[in-house]
Amino acid sequence: MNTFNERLAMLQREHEALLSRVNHPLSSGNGIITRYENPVLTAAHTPLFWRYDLDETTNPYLMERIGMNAALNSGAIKWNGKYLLVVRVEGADRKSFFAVAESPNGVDNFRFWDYPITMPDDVVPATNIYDMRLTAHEDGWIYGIFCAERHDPNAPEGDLSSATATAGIARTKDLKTWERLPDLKSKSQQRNVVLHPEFVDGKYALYTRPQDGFIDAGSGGGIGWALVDDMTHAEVKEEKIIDRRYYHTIKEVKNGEGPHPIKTPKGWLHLAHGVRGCAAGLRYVLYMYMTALDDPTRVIAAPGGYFMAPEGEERVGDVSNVLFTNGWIADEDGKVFIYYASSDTRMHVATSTIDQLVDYCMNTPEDGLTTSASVETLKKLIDKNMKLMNK
Ligand code: M1P
Repeated sequence: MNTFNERLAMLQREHEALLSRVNHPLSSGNGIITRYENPVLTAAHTPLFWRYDLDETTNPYLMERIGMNAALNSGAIKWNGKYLLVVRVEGADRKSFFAVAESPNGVDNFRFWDYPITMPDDVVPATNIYDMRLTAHEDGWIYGIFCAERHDPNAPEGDLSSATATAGIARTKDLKTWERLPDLKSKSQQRNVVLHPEFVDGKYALYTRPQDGFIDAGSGGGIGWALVDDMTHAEVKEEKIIDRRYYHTIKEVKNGEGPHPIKTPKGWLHLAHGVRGCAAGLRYVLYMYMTALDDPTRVIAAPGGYFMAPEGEERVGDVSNVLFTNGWIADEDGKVFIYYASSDTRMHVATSTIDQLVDYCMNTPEDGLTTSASVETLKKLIDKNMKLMNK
């Protein structure tokens, strides 16, 4: 049996090796994005001093005292030259909390700040909070909007599973100290709410995801849009659906805005998730669309199908067959870091450029919504290439 000190040295060595591992880009791919060899964050990346009592007198066997289960759905922001993720860390107790992890290059060497975020709970307290979207708004604040989950007060007695989803709102200037604002007021339940980075008609603009229940989007229709006078008392008064769901598409069952859109000279570039049902359960994939610069609610490009779907080990985890994103960073040189979680378990990065993503949106055929339409689209490309190949 190792002594306490031997075991501690081994844990520290293994942890440091994991954190400092170089993450190589994978050479194979579709020309749109580059995936990387390793996840950027897992539960095992959380500091040892979060999980172990390092005092030999109170923990002589050096056993884990607080288990971490997953590191997933992370908001992202470039901050003082560093790539920061506000990670949804899920403990072994099923509670999610937010913690900042920082990398010098955006693809590896992510290290958690010493303490998780203390999110004030001076509103109606929530049982669980998760999936923060970060927006450095032109008003000077950095806003974090996240799902605040509570046990449904109207659940029948004995039903310990029914819950409600509301958009929690907080803001900060340093990502350390957060001011909690009242939750978004809305007629329906809401998850995947995102703040647009600019004022629109002098108001704050929110991407919403109205839903009939905690899980079911139901009659919600798709990704919505609402203008709000004041983020300190945010209320959805009118909501219009800007990105609808359709039968037999990758977003038939549900969709939700990812991080806030990136402004490009050709329009707002959006990243979102779409959900369909199948015999294996729900399948979550990522898709993109673009809206007009002068009207962020007008869709100008809607590439058909998914942009990214789970591959290899991404397919398996606590909730298998899921890719989910709520963070990306666009560098000044046009490089884009897409942070996505696989199967509600771990975080990955994929890289691309604004030019490539705009090209993808503008030149990928739309979904014609039927087999015949898909075959005609495919034949057009084959015809074009046949001419090029002189066949
Ligand atoms: O389990 C997959 C995802 O399910 C929810 O997303 P949505 O509201 O679109 O169904 C969220 O709970 C998300 O955190 C989770 O990754």
